[in-house]
Amino acid sequence: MSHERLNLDADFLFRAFAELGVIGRNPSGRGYQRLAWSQAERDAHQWFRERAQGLGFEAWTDPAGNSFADFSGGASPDEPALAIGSHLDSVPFGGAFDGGLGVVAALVAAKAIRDQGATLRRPLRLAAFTDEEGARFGTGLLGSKALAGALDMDLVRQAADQNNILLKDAMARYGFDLEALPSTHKLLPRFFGYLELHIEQGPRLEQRGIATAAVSVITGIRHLRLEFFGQANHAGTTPKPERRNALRAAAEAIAAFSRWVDNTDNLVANPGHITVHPNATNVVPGEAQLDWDIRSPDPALLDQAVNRLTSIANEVAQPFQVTVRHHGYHDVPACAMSEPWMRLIEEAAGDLHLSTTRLVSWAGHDASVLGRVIPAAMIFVPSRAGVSHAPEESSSDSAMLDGTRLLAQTAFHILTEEGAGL
Ligand code: HGY
Ligand code: MN
Ligand code: MN
Repeated sequence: MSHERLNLDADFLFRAFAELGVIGRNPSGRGYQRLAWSQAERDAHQWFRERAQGLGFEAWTDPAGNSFADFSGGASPDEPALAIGSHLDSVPFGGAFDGGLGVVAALVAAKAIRDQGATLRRPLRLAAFTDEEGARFGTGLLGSKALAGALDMDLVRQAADQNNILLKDAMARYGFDLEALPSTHKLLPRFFGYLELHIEQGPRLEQRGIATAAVSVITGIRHLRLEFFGQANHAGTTPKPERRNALRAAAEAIAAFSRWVDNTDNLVANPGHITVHPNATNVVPGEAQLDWDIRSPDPALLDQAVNRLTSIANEVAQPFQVTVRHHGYHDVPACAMSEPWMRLIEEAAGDLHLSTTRLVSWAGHDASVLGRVIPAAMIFVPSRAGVSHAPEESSSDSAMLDGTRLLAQTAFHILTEEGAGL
């Protein structure tokens, strides 16, 4: 069934994207430093709420620092709302599109729905989630987990950044109480579902020449820290057989486990962070901390990978008389997106004459937490050269427009049609 095409304000899209693109940009111009609970991230939330208010929507913030803006469009404001949006924090030296595109597109889509003038069956809610990346405190998906009631408060209470600033203190600086995070979950009944536009952050759509995708499953993600304990000693005088080099053991673990992952389908792993103590060239390292990001849409394979990594680490450390400890600090299960909503996306893509496919998302997203408690779906558009989490991250103007149009049209179906998406 074909549906009326909404009028999208393209000028508003690119102007708003450029405005957001100034917030948190590194002075060097190389990427963004919009880390969770930094002034830049809070400025970006403020910008978002002001832009939404400028459209006549009612902006508000929840106890987790998530920003929302409501438009009832003739629906009862007490009805659970459809939320559309993304996140505003970045990884260090990240790009402008990861999160930013989804938030700006939501503003533009909401404006198109408002301008169309139809009476909505339920309110529309714009959403910008806090700390999706976890890049500063290791507390990824913090805002959406708070809303979904999925927080591990013991982990959250211990969370600190690399300068030993506690998450608790960073939040308090902006008037937010860490202990109030669980109360965010009380708001969940006000949400009917969640729809997010995001760049693919990989090369598949661009390589296949496909304009859009409906995400089928969002991968499971585990973050695991390996701690290697050897003995600091003199880099010159210590006889080779007696060197209990913690970094050497960590390096052997990286090589051995990476070879296993290279030969295992449907799984990826990244040794993205290492610290060494005392971290001096002429000292045999006594300690090393090695953090892994392990992903698969298959829960059993994720378990197998974690077990394989820890046994490899112990095996390779043994010849250096190095001992190993490990602990997990981030565990987001894989989440299937709503089948009816995927079909709505595909139907709307058909109406808009946009090519589309279904893709597994190897990136994590707020939708993977929310999709466990309310219907959720995601739309992907191509990433240029598949690059993301880097200053070079980008997409094309036409992809930005296609994605925003598809987001608007899909949201409009859900907001105006009896039974759409149920
Ligand atoms: O890590 C991720 O996949 C996401 O970009 N936070
Ligand atoms: Mn993202
Ligand atoms: Mn990201």
